[in-house]
Amino acid sequence: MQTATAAPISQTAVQTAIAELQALLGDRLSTSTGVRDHHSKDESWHIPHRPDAVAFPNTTEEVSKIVQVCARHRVPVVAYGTGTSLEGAVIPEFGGVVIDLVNFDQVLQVNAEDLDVTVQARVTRKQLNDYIRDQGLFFPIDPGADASLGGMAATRASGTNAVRYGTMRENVLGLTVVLADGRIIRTSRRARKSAAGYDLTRLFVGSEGTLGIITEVTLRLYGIPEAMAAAVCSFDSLEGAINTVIQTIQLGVPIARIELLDDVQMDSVNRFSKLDYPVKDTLFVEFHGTENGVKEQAEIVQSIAAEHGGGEFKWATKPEERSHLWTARHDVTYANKALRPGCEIWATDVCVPISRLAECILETKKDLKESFLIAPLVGHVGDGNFHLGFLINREDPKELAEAERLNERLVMRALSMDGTCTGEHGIGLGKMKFLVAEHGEAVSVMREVKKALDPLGIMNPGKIFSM
Ligand code: LAC
Ligand code: ZN
Repeated sequence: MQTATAAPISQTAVQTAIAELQALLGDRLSTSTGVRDHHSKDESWHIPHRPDAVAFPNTTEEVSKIVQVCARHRVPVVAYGTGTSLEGAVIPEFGGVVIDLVNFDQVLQVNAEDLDVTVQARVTRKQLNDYIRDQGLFFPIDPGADASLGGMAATRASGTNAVRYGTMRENVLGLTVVLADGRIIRTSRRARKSAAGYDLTRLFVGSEGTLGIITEVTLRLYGIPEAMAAAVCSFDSLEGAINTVIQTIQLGVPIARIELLDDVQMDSVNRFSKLDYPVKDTLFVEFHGTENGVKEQAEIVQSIAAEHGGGEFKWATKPEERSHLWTARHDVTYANKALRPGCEIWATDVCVPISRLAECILETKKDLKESFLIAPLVGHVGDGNFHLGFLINREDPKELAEAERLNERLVMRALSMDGTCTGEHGIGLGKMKFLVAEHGEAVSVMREVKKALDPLGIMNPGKIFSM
């Protein structure tokens, strides 16, 4: 566990801040145990910690006022969307005030002709897609959970479509952010390109609430492709599946999705989502384009797969079948939880250059074979990104120590291949100890940015790095 060191927060200051916030928000400021408990955790294994109060603002200006009160009393502020982060990003480690953005649920402006949209931060990815589908548009970034778009921007999330459409890094055009002193800024206009000054959009994307609170997000949209086809292909060996991916990417096939699920993960998905695919190392793939384009891409990938011990492609062509397939894929964390009732999921997340992917996964599987822990493997392998989901009882020190050992070996392996300790889940609490190993001296620059924008250290303290 990380034991962050920061100046202790004065309880008198917290109580004074709460009284001021109550005057500002009335019953939209809660100190009830139930509400605080709900905001003490995310979907990770990390130990919950209760905030002192939870605020439910209605506007960006109200967020600014809340932050100003907290700044005056040096009380921590943590933004909260859907609570679906996987590395403890929203856990208020030092208490303070959680700002729940639940009322920021409006799609503000769809610019269909420009293929962009501005939403309030708590609009979720599915909510946005339901809203724009009729206009023939979609937003591709899809982490497992139906996360909020503000939270996805804050953690630089991605998902299964990133291999074709990029991550939040490529798809956020601009943000409205409340800074630690209450200033409200807009990081960019809607032009697709800009060379005007520092790129603050990218600074805030992935800053995990440590530099400011995102209240509005402008995103790129895409036209729904004319044709889409998804398929499942089982392999005789894990190596064969991975090499199929590597060759597909190296050939430049514009595949929309290419996901690897190992045999353990397939068993878990079959049980949870009532599917009956073979319990083998498997690829889920999807092609987007014109009818002809999809056909051509599919033929290329089928022939690559056949050369690597892949079986028949089982096509999911009807919209319900495709949707069932991808929902099953998105639900892996819930499926893994159901494998061992009462367990927590320690979901790791490394990403390596594609040429090193086979080596990285095969060495990792060797570690797993020698361990007593169960950890299904799933990944956005077209990006070189994969996860293990350790099924652990977090009260058992032996299990925790083993997950920590395996996780550390995995991260160090990825770093030795010029990869990263997190492709998409973020640093949060769980990856803090690897940040210097990954970035070296660059972390000191990050600290300087943090000090410049949040000199009092009130924004989501104890995350990403200690001060
Ligand atoms: C997923 C989460 C674990 O890929 O990132 O389902
Ligand atoms: Zn993922």
